[in-house]
Amino acid sequence: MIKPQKVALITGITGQDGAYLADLLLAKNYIVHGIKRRSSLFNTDRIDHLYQDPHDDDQRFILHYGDLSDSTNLIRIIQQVQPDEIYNLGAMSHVKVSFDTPEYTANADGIGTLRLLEAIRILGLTKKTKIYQASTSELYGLVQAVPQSESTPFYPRSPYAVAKMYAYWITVNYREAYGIFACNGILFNHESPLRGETFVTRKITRAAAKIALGLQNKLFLGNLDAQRDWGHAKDYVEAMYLILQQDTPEDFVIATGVTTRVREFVRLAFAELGIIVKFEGEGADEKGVVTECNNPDYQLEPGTEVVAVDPKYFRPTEVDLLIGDPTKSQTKLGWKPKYDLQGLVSEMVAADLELFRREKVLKDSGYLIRNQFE
Ligand code: NDP
Ligand code: GDR
Repeated sequence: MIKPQKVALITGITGQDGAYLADLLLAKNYIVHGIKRRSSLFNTDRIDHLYQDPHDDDQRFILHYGDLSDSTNLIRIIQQVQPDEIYNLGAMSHVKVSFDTPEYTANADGIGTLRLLEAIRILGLTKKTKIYQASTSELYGLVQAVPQSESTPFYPRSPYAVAKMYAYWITVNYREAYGIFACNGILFNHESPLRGETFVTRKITRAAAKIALGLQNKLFLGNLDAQRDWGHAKDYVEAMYLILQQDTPEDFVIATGVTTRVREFVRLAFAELGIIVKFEGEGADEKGVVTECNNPDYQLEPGTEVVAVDPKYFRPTEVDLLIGDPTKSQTKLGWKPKYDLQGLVSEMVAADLELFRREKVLKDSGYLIRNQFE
């Protein structure tokens, strides 16, 4: 007997995780609907490879305009799509930016989740539609205990984390109050070549590639001491899927269990290119200096300063140390990451090197003049 095709709705489909999750669900024969925001420029780069002609009868990848701040729009889309599974990945996801846009962040990241849960209730879909909420290790914030597990207390340290805390608990509450299959995935940082350019890992791999190619002189960073448990987004979207395939709805920590300082990530990224960087000095005066360049393609003299600290990247309140305990997800979901940190760094640096080699050709031929805001 042929199994009926499942229907998924993904908010945040144009983001890093949305793109990987759409790939995964399409490979599992789902019909995938996604919500994208209207923007003045194209914002579908990460999912353009999934484009299908809307006039085809057997279209399995369908986008809808929408926004998590618009309840009526969400209700209409969910009514039309009748999803078996909703993955709520949409969010203003940048912790530092949330200090500049706290009210908007609360609306999209906090109340946005409530709007989806209410839509499920209003439309009488409480028994049909399962929902995954993209919760975060930022909930742990100020360190209470390590490694952080499902039972570690929360102490959010940014408007982003506080908004996500509301979303976490409203998800638990709708599960308990109305019997909705609603789950939180408490995901620790996960990265990839599709990572947004202003998150620290991607900022580092882009800069390392550009500095090697002579397209940038220096990388300015904030807190080099922060420790993060970094995994690969491709592994983490597998966990999202598994969480919604369980017999009972529960919350899960998804992490590698290994933590690394920002400074060490910088060293690994440059080392991938054969450039050895040593850090000297302290606090805002700390610098990363080249001690050796083992790749004859790159012209970097020993002593060249390639990393400096700019206090503008410090956060008013910082999360110093994240290290997750993935025991529950390993035992109950059977989830195990395929990538380690070295594999992640290699893939990200290789992708950015390729990207900027192309840009260099265009730039050297006078076809590209580009400065980017961070
Ligand atoms: P991204 O920032 O790459 O993607 C966020 C997505 O949300 C984008 O598609 C964005 O659209 C969309 N979005 C933003 N605001 C709204 C809104 N008001 N209405 C509808 N959609 C909106 O994030 P990631 O893919 O990295 O993360 C996915 C989710 O997981 C987020 O909720 C994030 O907070 C959470 N998370 C991420 C972790 C990580 O390490 N990556 C770890 C733990 C949780 P547009 O493309 O138009 O900007
Ligand atoms: P984070 O990711 O805040 O953990 O949130 P980010 O990569 O922005 O920062 C990680 C750590 O690096 C430090 N840092 C810098 N960060 C940025 N962005 N830019 C810099 O120049 C810089 N220098 C040092 C930060 O202070 C921080 O300590 C991410 C997001 O994806 C969230 O949506 C998600 O919930 C969490 O991960 C888990």
